[in-house]
Amino acid sequence: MYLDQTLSIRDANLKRLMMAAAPEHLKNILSQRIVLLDGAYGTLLQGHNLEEDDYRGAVLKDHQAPLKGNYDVLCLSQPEIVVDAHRQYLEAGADIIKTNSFTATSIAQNDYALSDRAVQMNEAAARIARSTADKFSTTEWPRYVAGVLGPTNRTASLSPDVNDPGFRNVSFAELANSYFAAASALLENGADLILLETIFDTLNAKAAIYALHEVSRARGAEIPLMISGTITDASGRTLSGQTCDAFWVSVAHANPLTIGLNCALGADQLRPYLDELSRIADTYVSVHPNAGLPNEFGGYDESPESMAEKIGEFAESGLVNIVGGCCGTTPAHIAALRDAVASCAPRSWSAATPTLELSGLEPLRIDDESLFVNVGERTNVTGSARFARLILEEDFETALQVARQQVVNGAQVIDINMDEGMLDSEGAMVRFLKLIAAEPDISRVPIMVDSSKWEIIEAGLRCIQGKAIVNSISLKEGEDAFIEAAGKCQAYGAAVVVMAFDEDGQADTLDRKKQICERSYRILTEQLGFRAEDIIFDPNIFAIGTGIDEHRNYAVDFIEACSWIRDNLPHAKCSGGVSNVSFAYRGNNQIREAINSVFLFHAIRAGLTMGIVNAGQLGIYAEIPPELRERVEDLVLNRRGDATERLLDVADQYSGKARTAEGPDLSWREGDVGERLSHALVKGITDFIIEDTEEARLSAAHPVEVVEGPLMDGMNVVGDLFGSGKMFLPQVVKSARVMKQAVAHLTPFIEAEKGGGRETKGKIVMATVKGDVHDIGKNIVGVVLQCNNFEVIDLGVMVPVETILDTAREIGADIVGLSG
Ligand code: THG
Repeated sequence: MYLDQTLSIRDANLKRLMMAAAPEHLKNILSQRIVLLDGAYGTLLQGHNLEEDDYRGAVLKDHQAPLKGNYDVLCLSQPEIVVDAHRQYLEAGADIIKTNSFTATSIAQNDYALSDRAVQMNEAAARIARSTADKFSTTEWPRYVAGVLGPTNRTASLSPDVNDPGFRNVSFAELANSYFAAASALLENGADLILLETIFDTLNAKAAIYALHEVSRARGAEIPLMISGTITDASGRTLSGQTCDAFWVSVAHANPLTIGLNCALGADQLRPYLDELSRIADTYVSVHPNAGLPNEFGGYDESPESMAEKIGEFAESGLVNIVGGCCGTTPAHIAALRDAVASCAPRSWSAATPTLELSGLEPLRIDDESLFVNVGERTNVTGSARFARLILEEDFETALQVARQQVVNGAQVIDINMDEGMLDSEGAMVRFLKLIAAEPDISRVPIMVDSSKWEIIEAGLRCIQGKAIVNSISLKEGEDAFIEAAGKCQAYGAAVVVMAFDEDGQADTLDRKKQICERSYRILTEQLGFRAEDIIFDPNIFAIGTGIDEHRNYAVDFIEACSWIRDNLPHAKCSGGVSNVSFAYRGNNQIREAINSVFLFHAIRAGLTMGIVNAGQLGIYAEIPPELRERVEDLVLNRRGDATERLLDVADQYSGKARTAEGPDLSWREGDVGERLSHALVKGITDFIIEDTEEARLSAAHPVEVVEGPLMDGMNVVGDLFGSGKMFLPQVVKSARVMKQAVAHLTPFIEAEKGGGRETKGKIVMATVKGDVHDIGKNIVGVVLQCNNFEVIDLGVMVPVETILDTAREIGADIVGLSG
């Protein structure tokens, strides 16, 4: 017994050693040649023409739900078929094989009532792949197992409910838990690395990365990670609306072994995006496209030769380090790819200059050459009485306008703060961020989550698919709490504002500012390996002109702290709450604006990278009347003892003339009603939709003509723009919401006109099929059909085929219409 134990301990140690060596070895190979990933499993498994009983096998003979089509369950019920598929790819020359576990998360397996078997499926998937790879593996040619984590069938940053853009059918925590279990099972059973693939919603991927961070901590080892996104339409964006570049910025904190693209489009259409990734990523790049676009039967037609020619060109152009196949590819494709890339050198890249990279739907890069970055301050319940009232009254629609207005007025980031005693601050933060995610013209920019409570910041980070800024962390509660919070920021992939605040309080002298910032910098970079370019110091902007002598040098101290940080803490950035500096002049907006502008002018020259400002109300230094400017400058730069009094002397002259933030551009309201409806649909503006729809109804002979005429015309424009890649999905969803409101207004009139007496033209059963939750198109079709006097029975989403057929028979349907 002792011998057994010793042996198994020795085995375990050996295994651990080998596993620790695998990533290093793989990196070594990657530096020498292009590495080959395998192809699709669905294609091979489908070839066996398996029936329900085959999917069940002996293990799941009595399972309550149908399992046909659940490929991953075959790891449990028909392991020899999966082994055979791996074998074929290894024979074709694959260096890395993927585990057959794409849908083996508790979330995705819920469709088959198999959530509680997900871990077992991953265990089996990894063991099968490991033992098959080991049969082929030699010292000269090692074969690797990539444990596959799929995207699941839910999206954390999109609402499946057109009526409630703040709704989600999955949370960050659920995703992270599900991924944690799956990844642990894969790694414990022989996976050398993890492949997180077919990412259509970056927030799902961030939950997986967060989970892997935890797995890595539990195992005490780094996990080599391949990250592969998917571009789903002509806009060149992910399903959740990010550009390829923003996607990379949002996941780069995982320090992945590779970043790449797979699925959706064929090699042809992927090329420009691969080219972009290859240009920006400072890690290995992978690609595994489908065998072309699916044909009308859902099959894939691209031949091994044709695909190999295209991928060969990628390799010759130096774009790739790992190539393989996704849907529709076969061992023949993989063998052809092997030959096509055999003589090509792998892609190489040069080290990037450290840059603060942030993202919303689009990227924002801030380096030494960048101009000052505006962070919008208005979405702050403590900084705006109006915003506080909107949130307290739960008027989120208008609160969103405040955010949108900041972006329109030039904010490149928006600061969001819900710290208010009367409020469920965490709830308000989460609700507002989810609503923002549904507004592409707002969520285009990165978000700064502002709170003095870590729980609120963390709840916020769990709703943001881009790379956000945490505002803020500090040494206020000691080093342990600081390190803990900073570590979390790394796991969530956020940059941080670090306040010059320590156990003794806020730094109010230049010396204390320097000392605290330097100490924070050392802890972050040396103990945590925090990227210096992701650190943004805030050396505290306090109010000047208060009449208190100790405050007189506050602005100067801040400005000097900025230049000291720039010169002494490499790559770190500086920020501050600019409007704070003029607090003493509350009530006189023009004086405040002048103080803010003068202060900014000097602080930017000293190295202030970004500032929280009222984006619509930034004065221009050169436009301040000279007399006023001189007096303000005396105050800001602390040039004379009587600066406060001298500014007060002229204050009255300049009161009440501050610029007001510009309102939204309403010139489109001048068009005729059709043009207005079309504009509202394309831009997703609901503000005037009821009054415009009503105007159109009054001038139409029948209300249904409004739907069939101007509204459908507008939706056709949306369709054309989407088809040609000029709109992306979250924008189309907004259009659908506008359409829905217009139709809801018209429906009672249409019903009244029908008078109930007329016979329907027919009965139609509609549904989004099981496995899919998308229903925008279906809902619009349903409305149009109802308007045309059809009786529509809408069964909703995720509807099993039996329910559809039973309902159709029961009611004697004339037509069945499905979305999927
Ligand atoms: N550093 C960091 N974060 C911060 C601050 C900072 N976040 C909050 C704040 N300071 C920056 N934001 C604001 C927002 C508004 C105002 C000042 C700073 C402001 N508001 C007017 C007032 O209170 O008089 C407007 C009032 C109203 O419209 O109701 O001045 O320093 N890291």
